[in-house]
Amino acid sequence: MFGRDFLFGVSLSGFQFEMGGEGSLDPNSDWFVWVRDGVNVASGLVSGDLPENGADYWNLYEKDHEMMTDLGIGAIRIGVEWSRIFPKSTKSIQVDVEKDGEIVKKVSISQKALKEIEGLANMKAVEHYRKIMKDIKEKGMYLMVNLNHFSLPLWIHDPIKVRRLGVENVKENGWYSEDTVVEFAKFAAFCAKHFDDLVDSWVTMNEPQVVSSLGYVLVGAGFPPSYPSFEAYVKASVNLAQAHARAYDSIKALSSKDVGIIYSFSPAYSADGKSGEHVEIANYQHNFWFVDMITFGEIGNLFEGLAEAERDDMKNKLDFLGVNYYTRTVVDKGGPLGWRVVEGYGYGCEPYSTSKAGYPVSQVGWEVYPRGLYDVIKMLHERYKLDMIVTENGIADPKDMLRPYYLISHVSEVERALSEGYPILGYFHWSFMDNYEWAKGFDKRFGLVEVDFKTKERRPRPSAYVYSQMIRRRTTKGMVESVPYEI
Ligand code: PGI
Repeated sequence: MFGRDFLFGVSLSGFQFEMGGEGSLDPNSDWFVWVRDGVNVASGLVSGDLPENGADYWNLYEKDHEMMTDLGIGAIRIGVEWSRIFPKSTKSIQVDVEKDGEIVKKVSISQKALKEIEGLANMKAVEHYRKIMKDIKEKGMYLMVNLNHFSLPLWIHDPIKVRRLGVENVKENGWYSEDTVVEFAKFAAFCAKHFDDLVDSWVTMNEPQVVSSLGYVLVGAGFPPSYPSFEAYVKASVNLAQAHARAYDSIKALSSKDVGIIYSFSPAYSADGKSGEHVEIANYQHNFWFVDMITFGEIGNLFEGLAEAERDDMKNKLDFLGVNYYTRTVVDKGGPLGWRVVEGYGYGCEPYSTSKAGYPVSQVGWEVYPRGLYDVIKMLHERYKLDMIVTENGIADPKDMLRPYYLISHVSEVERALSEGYPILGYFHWSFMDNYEWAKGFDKRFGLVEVDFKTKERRPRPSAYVYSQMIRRRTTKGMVESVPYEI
């Protein structure tokens, strides 16, 4: 049973949902430039689909919120786009920065500086975001606002320049630079000042490790700047952690609301079901290393040769942990890291197949493995003892064949964890409606609601009604029995 105050919500982001109609264009982000770059399109690194043909949440938000509340959905996560609010650089505004080499220990933003920053903001965009947020509050929903979901303003990150000239040689080099940490702290302070009265909880960023690993290591995924460099990967990861810590401080200076981060977790298992050192290493590198930085204030031993460090200035910087979970990772021994991914499970399956363990697989080749969500909640509680909110969980499934079962079986694992006393405050499904799936474009469909991108029409899929029923019943009992695979 879920209590009355348990949050059943949906998650959205800025770049993937906003554009599509009049006045919704935001051409000032790295992703906007990246997905239309001729080289990227010609090589097939990106789909060639353009975000300005998207769902147009920017104009249609009232109808979307109405559909949500009609279904009984009581909470929403949205993102605000840094590039909309600050299309031009804020670097000229002086703030007090305590720095020690690459370490950004403290950023203090005075009232005077904050006023100056306002002078550079696009207040039209701010007003528009306030309208969206007001509508959410007027409809009685809980509002979580995320300050960064992958995209960066072009004046912070120019991925085409980075690719051409090298990450060290470009000043717009994104999370590679400590300057970005300082600018992000300014942006966070600005947002706290202008939106806090409407916000229920804050999130600094979505999936920092996806930004650094797909940007600099797994460069086939089509994320900017797709510039292979292990050094850049580590530097960007640490800068993202520092940026979280400094943004946390910025918000806390002006707000009493909870501030968290959203991180994508994928628990590791060995194919033979036994635990072992390779499973522990995989879990550490994948799930714990980053979060340890902003909770324990420890830059740990990610791999041989990386300097470890104590960072008191990054300690205890989470009021809650946003947990994104899609599927697991199965590993065996070997490879340079001591573990390697076994294909046929987790993220490594053939689309629309059956995994080696007999579970169904989605449109993007991800195994349906609900137990992983329970295991991740347990694992995270044991290590961090933090309140948790499931901030993303969902499946690419245009025909909605699997989504009803995916939804029921995953929420039932949350219900099980809750009944055992784990502190989980909410479940936010990814996503409310179809949207722009980054390098893969519009074809991959994660919505409870189908979107016709030509007419912008919204049609609820059966799972939207399944979710609605589940929310009204406040339990998965009576529904979970119909799931046709083992949980
Ligand atoms: O792929 C579905 C969603 C995205 O649309 C969200 O923007 C993003 O936050 N998703 C899945 C994940 N993260 C998100 C899981 C981790 C992942 C990220 C990128 C896996 C593959 C590529």
